[in-house]
Amino acid sequence: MTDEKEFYMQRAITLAEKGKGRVNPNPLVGAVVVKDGKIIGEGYHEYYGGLHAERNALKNCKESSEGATLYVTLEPCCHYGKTPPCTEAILEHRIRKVVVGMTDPNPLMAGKSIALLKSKGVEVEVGVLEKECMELTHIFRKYITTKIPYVLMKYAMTMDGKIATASGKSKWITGETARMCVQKTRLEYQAIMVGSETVRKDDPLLTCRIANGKDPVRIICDTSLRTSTGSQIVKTARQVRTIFATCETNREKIELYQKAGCEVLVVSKKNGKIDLKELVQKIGALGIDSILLEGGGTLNANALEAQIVDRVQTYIAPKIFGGTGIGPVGGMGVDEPADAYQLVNSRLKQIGEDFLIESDVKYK
Ligand code: AOF
Ligand code: ZN
Repeated sequence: MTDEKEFYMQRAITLAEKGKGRVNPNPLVGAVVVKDGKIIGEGYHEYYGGLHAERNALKNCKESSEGATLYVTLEPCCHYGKTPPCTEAILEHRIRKVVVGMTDPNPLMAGKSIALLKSKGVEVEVGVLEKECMELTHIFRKYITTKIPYVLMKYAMTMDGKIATASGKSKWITGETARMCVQKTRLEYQAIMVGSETVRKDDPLLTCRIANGKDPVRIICDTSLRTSTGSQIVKTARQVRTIFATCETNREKIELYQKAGCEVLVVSKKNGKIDLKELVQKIGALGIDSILLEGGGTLNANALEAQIVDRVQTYIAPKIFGGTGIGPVGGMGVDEPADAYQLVNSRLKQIGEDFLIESDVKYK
């Protein structure tokens, strides 16, 4: 029996994933309606502001859903938001049982709908594939409870821990398949953040190269606003939303970037650098729920020090550069091994010839 429940919940998770890149800052949610041992309707949250997964699944039912079981990755809502409550749709469709992956961390819900459905005689079971459903909503869970974006730090290095050769060349470290994976991650994250040194060295575009994919908002950390206005990033700021985070307050300098179509966020200085804790609060206030941090080493070090990083993705290519090329995290580093930033819950995946280790950061 458990296997059957997990099977349908897994299907709901797979459906939910189709919404990647289109629902932020709302959650990825999937739902499946099952009657007499077969799926009679499926749905997912397709885009921000659209129908919730449950309503889509009920709408898509090929036969009456009376007496059916609804599998949904997240506790249904019971509030009037952009759409009427899903609990109402569940009751109207006379669903007999609701199987929920995880309770909704949204303080407006947080278990309320489960109690409501039960009080109306609907059987409710919570926690099927809970871990997987929690993973599905890792960005949503942080943002809905803190209004601070989820930060993923990503870098690619060689077996000897280098992100560039001694002369600074880095194209390419990982193979094509791994680089395609990074493109998919860019889809999932609303913003991408780099330091001004990376812009100076690589002159990147930081766009999404997947067909029909949405470009992430580009955030450049540039303490004294030194980025060339001739850089690709500035030149394309009218096509792709671009935010410069800086401690520079000189109006004329700021206007130079604004005139080119960039937004400029002025942030306090802390130890001579941008106060990243304040920056993520300001970015969160703009409605941005997630940031993919793509270096370089100085910004990565500052981000760890400011404790804004939630997760680390380390791509490792089976090659060795040797020499004096730099590593992914710069700064002063820790002195004692015991003071290392601790990564927990590490998962290893092979992607083509490369490896990806994904870990969560646990601050002391
Ligand atoms: C979604 N999609 O499939 C489900 C959600 O602003 P609203 O009305 O769209 O409501 C958003 C809240 O509804 C969201 O924070 C979450 O708590 C709940 N469930 N949201 O966007 C869905 N099931
Ligand atoms: Zn809903």
